[in-house]
Amino acid sequence: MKKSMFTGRVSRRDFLKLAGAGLIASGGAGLVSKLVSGFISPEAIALAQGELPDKVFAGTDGWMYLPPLPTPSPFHPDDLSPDPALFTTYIFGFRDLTGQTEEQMLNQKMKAQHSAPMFWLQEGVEFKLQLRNLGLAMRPDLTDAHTVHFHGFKNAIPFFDGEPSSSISVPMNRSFTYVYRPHDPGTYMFHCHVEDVEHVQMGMTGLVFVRPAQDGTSFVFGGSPFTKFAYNDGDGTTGFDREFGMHLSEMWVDSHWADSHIQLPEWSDYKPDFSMINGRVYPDTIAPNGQGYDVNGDLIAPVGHPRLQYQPISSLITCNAGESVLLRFTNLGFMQASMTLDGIQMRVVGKDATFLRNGATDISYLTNTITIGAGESFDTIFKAPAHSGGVGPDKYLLYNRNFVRSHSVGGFGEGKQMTEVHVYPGTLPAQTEPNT
Ligand SMILES: [Cu+2]
Repeated sequence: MKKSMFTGRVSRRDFLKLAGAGLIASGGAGLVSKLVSGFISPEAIALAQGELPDKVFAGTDGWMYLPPLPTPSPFHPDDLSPDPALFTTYIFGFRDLTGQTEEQMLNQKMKAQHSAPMFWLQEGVEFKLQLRNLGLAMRPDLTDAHTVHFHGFKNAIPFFDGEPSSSISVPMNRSFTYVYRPHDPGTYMFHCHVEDVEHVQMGMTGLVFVRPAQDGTSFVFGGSPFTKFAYNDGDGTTGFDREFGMHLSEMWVDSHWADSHIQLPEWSDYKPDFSMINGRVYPDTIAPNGQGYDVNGDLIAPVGHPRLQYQPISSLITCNAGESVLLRFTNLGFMQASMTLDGIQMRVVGKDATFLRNGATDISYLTNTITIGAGESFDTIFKAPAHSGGVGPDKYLLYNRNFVRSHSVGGFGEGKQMTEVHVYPGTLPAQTEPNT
């Protein structure tokens, strides 16, 4: 209390006391019952403090869909699934609850998504991310906390690092607001760091990136004007027209079955059945994005794909001929992936959120394959080739060269870590958001 008197600021603990007193004074059965249950809306607290977070994420469990395996497995689809035709696999995951009412937020327990919502920050601009732990509906015996850890951030502040053994984590029915002021533009990934082998494999991973301060200025490079850039290049070499996040992850169905059945997976037996892009396998990867939220705050499935309700992020790459396209790759599977873009060269301009130029020394390079280890990121830019003049877009494949890594019954490429690039003759409107 003395400390807050000196600083003139009210600590969170003090505020909770004040808020409790205020609620009792204001009466109202609903408010009092919330107080008795020990829960005060974090938004109410944040609002009163003038510190509404930029984003609110939930940590919880849920279900997602993956196609049938070629060899029948007792673990897939999971026999505890609420509807095996729609959902096959038990997960832990995040959800974006920003702007939702208290009731909508609490409805999202058992409605996790994979991969986690993709989001971005601006270099030098403070960003607050609130994490709410809604608990695990399938596993009331587990009292697991969750955190948000920005993997690859060049910081050394354990308080906001999300690494729970040297700092805090968020227990069930509680929330915590992380505050960032990012200094280094580039592509990162985030994950829950609590029992991270399990929570990462269970689905608590996603892609986050930091836009450079150079964004909004204008440079002409290669004859094209740009206002969006991957890095502070000073000359527009990392300018792009469209950007797409490609978050790689893996699914070992045995371990997910074990988690839903209160069994312990043996992690040294790790052998993933699926490798995914943005939480989906081909051809689901090219299905559209989800359609936002319904009145209960739940996700609305992509058009025509009810099974992808909790896998809302599309990996379909669309562009016009001649445009520059930034692909942001991150890998939070546990295995290396060699991702090939057939027929189009990519320039690797960034690696692990580091611009590949040192002074006058340009170490960017052209390739059609990046080899990305677990926990690594790549920023690559390709120039879309001319359109063939045929009907519809020209199509190119982006895929993991290890084609046996991921498999399912069905036709060409089904179940693979693969997506498509669709090049249009010039008919696509400008991109408004990444992965659209
Ligand atoms: Cu977790």
